[in-house]
Amino acid sequence: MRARFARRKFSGLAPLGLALTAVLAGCQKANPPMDTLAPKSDFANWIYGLFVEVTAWDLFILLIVVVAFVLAVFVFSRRDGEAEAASTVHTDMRLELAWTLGPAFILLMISIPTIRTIFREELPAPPANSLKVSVIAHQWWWEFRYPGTSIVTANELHIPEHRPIWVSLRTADVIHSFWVPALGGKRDVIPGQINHLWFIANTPGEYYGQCAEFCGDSHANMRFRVFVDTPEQFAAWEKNQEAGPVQPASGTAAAKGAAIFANSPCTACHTITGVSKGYIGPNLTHIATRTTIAGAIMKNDPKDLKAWIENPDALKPGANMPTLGLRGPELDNLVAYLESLK
Ligand code: HEC
Ligand SMILES: [Cu+2]
Repeated sequence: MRARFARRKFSGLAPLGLALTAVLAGCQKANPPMDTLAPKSDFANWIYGLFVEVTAWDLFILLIVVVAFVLAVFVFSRRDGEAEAASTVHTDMRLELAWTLGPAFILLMISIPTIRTIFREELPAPPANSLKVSVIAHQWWWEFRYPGTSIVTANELHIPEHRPIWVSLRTADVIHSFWVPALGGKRDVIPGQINHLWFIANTPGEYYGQCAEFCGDSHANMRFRVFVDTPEQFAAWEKNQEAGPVQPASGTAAAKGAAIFANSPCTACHTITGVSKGYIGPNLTHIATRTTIAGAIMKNDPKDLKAWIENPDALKPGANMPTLGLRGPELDNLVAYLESLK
């Protein structure tokens, strides 16, 4: 009886061991693309600092609990044959004060840095010299605009390093949540409301983002990328995006594709500057400058692009783009055109 009890107690540690193994396994992978523990912006740094601070208090609490537990079991427990003592607990003023004020003190030490971080991030107006970016969440892709310019792009946000980025968040339909773990905390995108987020990215690179609020069938396929550029790279990118679309040389497959596009139902939903105006789907004026398509779930190459146009719903359940029955050379030319739109 006694042995079985002991064994059961031991197996109770198994979940703890599993959890620890999982955490350690997660730490081993160098630079995973969505890592909050490798902050790459000031906002992400604040959150990381808060995490470390709160964890330190947690460990302190753990230490107190373990010490109290050991004392209770080995020092203050009733021995065999010992008579039950009158309760000391409810008569010892110091003990009562300690366990009332102790937790209150620890809660205070956790809430002060938390509230400080919240206020640091909640600015009433954009910081000086900030780049304004307007994000519009759609089921199931992200639209990015740069107020004051003609730039409209999708799923891949370009920003310069070392400059405050003031992000305004709107939604075209339901609630979504904007989250780039390496660059900062989540912010919900709520119908009828504009939310803000700001940060200063400090390391050029490519960072992964993900919608973090369940928003329907393809919620998990609503991903995006943030490219933190050097100021020179960003200026070049901005200049190219503001220019009109590339005109394919006549006689090429791309030129044939351009004619197919201009006369297709694609124009009802997709804008290509000077060619079509549609707002249901991503702007395609410079689609060939993007590395991914369809909420960053597929590569932007002829193979994936073809598969996407052939049957969007098969690749992204619920996608708001219909299958239009294009195939053969027609589809090849259309894809050649899209891939020419640098
Ligand atoms: C009814 C509106 C509609 C029509 C018509 C339509 N699309 Fe789309 N398209 C969308 C939507 C919405 C998306 C975004 C889907 C997603 O990622 O969830 C999309 C995505 C795309 C993308 C990926 C863009 C990116 O950057 O992620 C391409 C390329 C594309 N469409 C091309 C076409 C072509 C070519 C046609 C015509 C054969 C077409 N679409 C017809 C609505 C439409
Ligand atoms: Cu979403």
